[in-house]
Formats: sequence, structure tokens, C-alpha cells
Amino acid sequence: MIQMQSMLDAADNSGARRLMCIKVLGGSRRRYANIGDVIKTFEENKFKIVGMKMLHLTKKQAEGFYAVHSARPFFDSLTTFMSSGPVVVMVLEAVDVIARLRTVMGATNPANAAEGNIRKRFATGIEYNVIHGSDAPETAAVEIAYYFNQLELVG
Ligand code: FUP
Repeated sequence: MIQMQSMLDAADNSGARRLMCIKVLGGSRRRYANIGDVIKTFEENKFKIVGMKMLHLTKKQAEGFYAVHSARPFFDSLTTFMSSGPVVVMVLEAVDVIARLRTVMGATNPANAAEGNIRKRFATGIEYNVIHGSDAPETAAVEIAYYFNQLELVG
């Protein structure tokens, strides 16, 4: 198991892909990031965009995406929020992608996020935290396949 994990970690260092989602654009419950600000931040941090699309998820589709959290008390409000307006999903590629994605995104709760990162700059609460990023190679594979087919990924 440890050996498998270190192989996955090694693969992650070679420029692997992760799903990134800008959560819910527009609306009145929070201050929203501009799509351009988020994209620019990733480009400045040397992430390569290899897939991108805008979607308005149904409640069922949002529940499917966040299925891993289905037993959590915030599941209903999180998936209601995620289906309340359009989202932008992207596939990003970078060297050392897990650590770098986490750094650029910031902590789950923006109150704990470091100065300058996306959640610190734009998020207004833990549930309205602007951005989702895959946290492991396994979840990235599932999340990318949830939104993209091979024809929609470039490079
Ligand atoms: P992250 O990896 O930082 O996106 O955070 P998690 O995967 O732990 O959480 C997924 C989403 O669940 C968060 F973006 C927001 C929501 N959440 C809550 O609403 N309340 C919590 O206490 C924890 C997470």
C-alpha cells in the first residue's frame, strides 16, 4: 500500500492533471470571484489548462459530484448551493500539482487561508469557498471523468 502510494505520489510530480471547479458564478449570497481572476492566478502559477467548460448542474448532478460527502451534515446545503448557478470546470496540469493546487486555492475555510491565495481573496465562508480542487490522483481521475471525455482534453 505504501509502495503504491509512493508510486502515485511520484506520478503526481511528473505534471499530472487535476479537476478544478470555480463554484457558482453570479447570485446574491456572497462575493463572487471573476472567472478571469481565478484563471489568471492559475496561469501565473504555471498551471496548464487542458480542459474547460461552463455548466449549470442539477441538484442530482451536484450530489453525484459531492457523493463522498453524502453523509455530512452540510451535504444538502452544499449541493443546493452548487446547483444554484453556473460553475466553470477545468482540468489543470502542473508539476507537483497536489501541493501547488492546495497552495493556490488556500485552506477549506477561508478564515484560515493564507494571504494572497484564491479563497483568502474571494471566499466568504467555508461553504461558499469559491473553488474546488481534486485532492489526490484517485479523486482527480473520478472527478475529471465526471465532467470530461477524452476528446475534450487537449495536450
Ligand atoms: P477542500 O478539499 O478544501 O475543497 O475541502 P473538503 O473536500 O474537505 O470539503 C468540500 C466542500 O465541503 C468544501 F468546499 C465546502 C464544504 N464543507 C462545508 O460546507 N463545511 C465543512 O465543515 C466542510 C466542508
